[in-house]
This record gives sequence, structure tokens and C-alpha cells, in this order.
Amino acid sequence: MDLRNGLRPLGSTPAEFEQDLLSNLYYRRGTTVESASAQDAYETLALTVRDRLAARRVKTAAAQYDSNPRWVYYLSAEYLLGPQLEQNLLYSGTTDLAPAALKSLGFDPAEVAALDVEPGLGNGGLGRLAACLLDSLATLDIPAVGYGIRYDLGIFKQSFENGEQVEKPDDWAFQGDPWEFPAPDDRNRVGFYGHVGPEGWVPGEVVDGEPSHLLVPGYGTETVNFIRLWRARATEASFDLSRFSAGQYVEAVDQAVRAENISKVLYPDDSTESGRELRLKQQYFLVSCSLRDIIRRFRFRNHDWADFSAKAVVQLNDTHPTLAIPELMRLLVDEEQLDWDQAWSIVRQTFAYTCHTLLPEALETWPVAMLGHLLPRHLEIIYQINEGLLAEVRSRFPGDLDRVRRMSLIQEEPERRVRMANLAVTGTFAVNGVAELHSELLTSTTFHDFATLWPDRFRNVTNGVSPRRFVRLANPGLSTLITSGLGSEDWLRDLSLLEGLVPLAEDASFRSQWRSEKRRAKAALGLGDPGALLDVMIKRFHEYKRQQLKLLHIITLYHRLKSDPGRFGVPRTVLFGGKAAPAYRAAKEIIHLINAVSATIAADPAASGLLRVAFPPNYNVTLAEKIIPAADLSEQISMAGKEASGTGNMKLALNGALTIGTLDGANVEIRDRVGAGNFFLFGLDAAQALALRAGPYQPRSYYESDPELRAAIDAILSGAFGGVGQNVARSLLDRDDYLTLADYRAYVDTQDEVAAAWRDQERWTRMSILNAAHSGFFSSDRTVTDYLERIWRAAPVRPS
Ligand code: NBG
Repeated sequence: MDLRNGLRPLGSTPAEFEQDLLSNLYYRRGTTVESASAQDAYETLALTVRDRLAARRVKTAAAQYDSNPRWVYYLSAEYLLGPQLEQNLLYSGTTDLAPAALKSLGFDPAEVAALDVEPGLGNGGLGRLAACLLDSLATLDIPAVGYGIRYDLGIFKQSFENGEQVEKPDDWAFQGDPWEFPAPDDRNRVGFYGHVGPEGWVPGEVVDGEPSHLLVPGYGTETVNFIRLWRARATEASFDLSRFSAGQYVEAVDQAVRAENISKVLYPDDSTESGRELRLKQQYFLVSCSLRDIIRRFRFRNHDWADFSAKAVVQLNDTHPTLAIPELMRLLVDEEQLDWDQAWSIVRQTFAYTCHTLLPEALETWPVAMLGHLLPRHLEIIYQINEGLLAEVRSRFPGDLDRVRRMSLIQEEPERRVRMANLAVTGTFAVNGVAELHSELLTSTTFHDFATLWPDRFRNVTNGVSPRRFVRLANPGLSTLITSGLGSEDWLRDLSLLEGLVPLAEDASFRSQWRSEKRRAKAALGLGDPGALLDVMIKRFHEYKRQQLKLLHIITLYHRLKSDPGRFGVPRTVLFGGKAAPAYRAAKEIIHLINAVSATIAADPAASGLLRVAFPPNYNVTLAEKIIPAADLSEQISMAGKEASGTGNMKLALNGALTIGTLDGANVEIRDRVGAGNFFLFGLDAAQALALRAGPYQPRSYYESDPELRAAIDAILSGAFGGVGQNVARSLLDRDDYLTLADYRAYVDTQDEVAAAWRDQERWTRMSILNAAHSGFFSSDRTVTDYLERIWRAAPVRPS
């Protein structure tokens, strides 16, 4: 069948690509080369590249429709996609064609590429993981759709004023988004509030969800999947014409504005009641629109509900989409008239849940009152699910009231709240942690009761990252070297082939080329001497991740430089990147202190050429792709037992950075693979940390017995850094929730070992190569393969 319906094929020569560009410029931008702006050129280029992916998407859709496969549906509140242009050039095979064609039309390719804005649809690790998994799903030809929200404003843009974090709106789609296909004709109506009467739920407010989609191409295959993003649209009825006519312009649009606020910003501030309700609204909006879409898609080829879970597996990315469980129950029982047990069995075979945290405070709960007000029917359904759960607990553990209380979907004290993680575990067939240690800790602590009741439900899938984005696109120089070392580019689709680099670690000329790639990446960052050790800590700011520990080390190095130069070590640039949640005061104060310490050191001529602290603002994927190739040392220093996995640790190791880290998250598996001799381990392990926290932990005792530690903290307290950060120091002395002081000495001593290793550049380079060589396991292709085997059980469909 001719899927193009006789349309001429897209060009593959430079001249043809140029023709396609011209045609898009003329017909879709309505302009000509003579009058086109750089923005016109960028949009045109994006459309021309997108056309090539669209052609593949059409083929993929036809093949997927034909085979009526089991679909993987990924529900996520965020997708941290990163810039799209370079990725889509690479995946569409137009990396060389495009700049040549632009140049020949008189445009500057670099200026055009600089207009590509990274979508503001994500925040941190779980959002980036979602993006890597979708990349790998497409690369492995798995029929998959990602569902999310099309936020107008992303997570804030970070800048610093007098060293303090300032948040500005991230209006990422201000100029429009040429990668997106809007589909206003596929709107879904979503209800909120109202009451449950004899005729069922009667919502008090309705909003339309309007979809658009972004293409997700696979690498080295024809498959192109997509992400469907929902944007809230006021219904026609929400505009009050009579008020408008009466001059009440604000009141006239009040309802419409409230409706459209649902997809206004990612993670609205939840320090107010209305902010919290808005988050809950977003969550329901996402799952309601997405489930209707999934059901619509199911009905293309299927009719019998008994087949539903054979045709769809829905992965809940953390607890944000957990309302999908009661929502599917509602659709099946209230709208499709299935009986409760049949509906519950479908639900239980359809959903799976990934947990991304170990912090108890990060497990979401919603006040019963709020949930019942916003979604009265869903609360009834949750109660009914809870009855079934508690009946099972009571029959398995007669008389164990405490267990019933712990496992209930409803927390009673101090306020009645719905425990979303318990609901997620109860309504799914599989629950996974994201690294081996994390999955173990989930079953032994957080979900211990559930793992006792349903041991088969729990499994591990260690995270991974896309080698296309985080090696090939981020580090083209190193990629070329790897390809020449291995003799082919196959490693980009099978990262275990990196093992082939092991013998090259013994080859002096390869080592020298490896080193020059690092230096080149460092020089490109523009942070001064590329011969200095680049020590990198890039991640969200959170006390458990312990940026404050790195800071104490920097102050110690500074003190040594001034008064004990023999112990200073090697020239070092420390680079931080990351944002603190706007309402997280302690994390923001750590940021402020880092900037203050950085300024003090920069102003001291004695530190020049020896120690420098850089903190470029607004860390995002674009910046990560510049920093990661340049990094020599990767800081993964969380308190053991707190970091679920980490994925930055994998990206850095794959690019040849050596890790200094605790036995936390995926660090454990990285160290197992790269070898203990190629990893700088320090500090308490998870069991020791737990034991120390359980007793009467006294951070002051470390302060009192360690002169260097005392000097570092005293410097902060005495105002040596412009008086900034005194609360940080006091909180370390008084509470130190994350055992920073307990791990300080081991950390500083291990950093001395780092410096010693750095002095021997041949040794360091060997270790660097071996880190990359042994990190192939951390490809998201392997992660997806594990999900397929352990959870999804979906098979590839290749477009012919
Ligand atoms: C993060 C964890 C990381 C983990 C990513 C992806 C959240 C809530 N959690 O350790 O902190 O690597 O998820 O699994 O973003």
C-alpha cells in the first residue's frame, strides 16, 4: 500500500533538502529567503526535519494498527526532554544535510540552532528518566505512547541576585513550538467537583483537555512513537457573555481562567491550600484525558473488555498519576456497567507502578476532605478498594490492628488523608524500585507490609540513560573516538559493546586522545585552565544529596591553601548546577552560601589558578549536555539510603568521569561494574547510617573533635562569607538530618586520594576509560529490556 497516497517522497540529497526547506518557508511560514528572519529559518528547519519523522510515524502507525499489539502506556507528570533540534537531526539522518542547506540559502546554522528552546515539561530525575525510556522504547520498536501535560510554563528559570536564587517564569513556548502537532479535534471533557446522585457523578465544573503530540523517534530504526500532551481549555460555556456585556470583564472570564490554570505551570507551589488543590486537579486532568484516549485506541481493534489488559499496560511514573486506578474503576463500573470484581481484576492487570523515592515525606497523601470535594465519586471508589484491601489484611493477619492501620489507604491521624503510594501498590500488578538497593529498601522498609502480603508484586528495574543523547549528542568528539576504537557505531544501539574499550585503556596513544577530548570539552565550557581537575555536582538541591558536604570540603581546601599549602592538593574547579524548589528555604540558603563562598575565593588572589567555584544558573538538559563531557570527577555523595538511584551518576561515568560516592542508589551497581579500584568510595553505608540516625546522633561531637571541620563551620558562623549561610551551619551543628558531619572526615580524606590519583594523569585516564567501558549496563535500552521482561511483556512491531 502506498502510505503517501501518491505524495512525492521527501528529498535525501542536499539539493532536495534545500527544496523542501524552501517549500516550507514559502507555504508554511509564508515568506521568502530574502525576507526570512532567523526565527523563520529555525521554524522552517524544524518543520522540514519533522516532516521526515512524520513520514516514519505514518509507517509506524500503520504497522502498529495492523498487528493490534500490547501497548505500553507511560503516564508521567513530567518529561524532561531536552532540546529537540539536534536529536531530531540525528535521528532523521539530516545532521549534515541541514546545515549545508541552510548555509546555501544564506542562513547561519549556528544562529538558527541557538533558537531551539528546550521544552519546559520536566523538572528532575523522574522526568528525565521518562524521556530516556521513551527514546529506548522507540529504538527497540515497542508500540508505546507517553502521556503528559502540556504546561505553558515549565519549572522556573533560575537566576542569581546577590547570590540568591531568583525564580522567573519559564515561558518556553513563547515563540510557539514547531515540534508539536496540535489535535484540537481530539478533545476530552473532564469533570470536577459536584455530587454523586442516583444517576451517578454529576460534576460541578467541566474542562476540556486538548491534546497535541510530539514525535519520539527511535535511533537506527524506522519507528517513531509519540508523546500525547494535554492542555486545559475552557469550555464555551465558561465565558460569561452577559457579564462581559455589563463591563465585568474580569468576572466574565473568571471561570475560563480557572479552567486553563490547570495546565499553566509544572508543579505549582503547594505551600497554599489552593496550590495543593491545583496539583490534585492536574493529576486528575492527566489521568482522565489519558485513560479516555487509551480506551479510544483500544476500541480501534478490540471490543471485549476481557482483552483490555492484554492490549494495554499502563505504567504509573511515581504516584502523581495514581488516580488512574479509581478513574478506570469509575469508567468500567459507572460508564461501562461492568461489575466491581470484573473491573477490579482488569485494573489490577493493567497498571504497574514505579516508585522513585525513599523519603517518607515524598510519598504523596491528599486530605480526604479535599479529594472528596474535588472528586466525590473517586473517594467512594477509594473507600471501596480500601474495604477489599483491609478485609484481605484482616484475614491474613487476624487481630493485627496495627498492621491494618499502617496499610490502610486512609491515614487517620493527625488528619484523614489518602495515601497515594498505598493505593498505587494495591491497584497494580507490579511495583518497582529504580536501583537494586532502592528496591531492597522499598520491600524492607517503606512497603514492608505490602511486600509481606504480596511478595510477588515487587521487583527491581535499575534506571538507565540514553547513550544517544548523553554520549553521542552531548559528546560528539568522544563518540567519534569510541567509534574509531571499537570499529563501528553499533555501540549506540548496544552499549554493552563499550567493553571493547577495555584493552584500549592500556594503549598510550588512545589514552592521549581520550585526554584531549576531555580537555577540549573543558575548554568549550570556558572555565579557565582545562588542566585543572573539574569536580562536578549537578542535580536538584536537596539536603539529602548533601551539596553542603561538598561546600565544607571546598572551605577546607580554601583554608589549606591559605595556611597549609602542602595539603592543598591539585588545581581544581568545582562546578555546581541545580535548582532548589521555590518553597525550600534550607536548600535556597545552601545555594546562597555556595555563591558567597565562590565570590570570596574568586576575590582572593592566593586562590587564583588553584581553586575556583563555578555555579552557572538555570541547570537544565541543555547545560547538562555541555558539563557532562567536561567532568573529571562526579559527586554522588548523598546520605546512603536516601537517593533512589540517580541517573546523573550514570551519564557522568559513561563520559569518563570518575565517581566519588557513597554506597547509595545506583552508585552501588556502578562500583560493582567499574571495579572498586576505579571508584572513590567513602562514608557510612545505608545500614550504618540508619543505625546512627536511630541513636542519639550528636553532630557537635564531630565538630569538636575535628579541627578542619570546626574551622570550616566556624568560618561560616563568624561571617567570613559575607554573613551568608549561618543557618546552614547552625542546622548542621544542631540537627544534621543527613549525617553530613559524620561523613565529613571520610569524604575529605577520600578527596585527598582523588588528588593523588589526578597527579598521575596516565593512571587517571586509564581509570576514566574503564569507567566508560564498564558502564554499558546503564543504557536505558537495557532498562527497557528489563521492564519488558519483568513487567510490560510487550513485543516489538517493526514498520516495514
Ligand atoms: C528521582 C530520584 C532519583 C532517581 C530518579 C529517577 C524523583 C521524585 N525521584 O534518585 O531522586 O534517579 O527519580 O528514578 O524525581
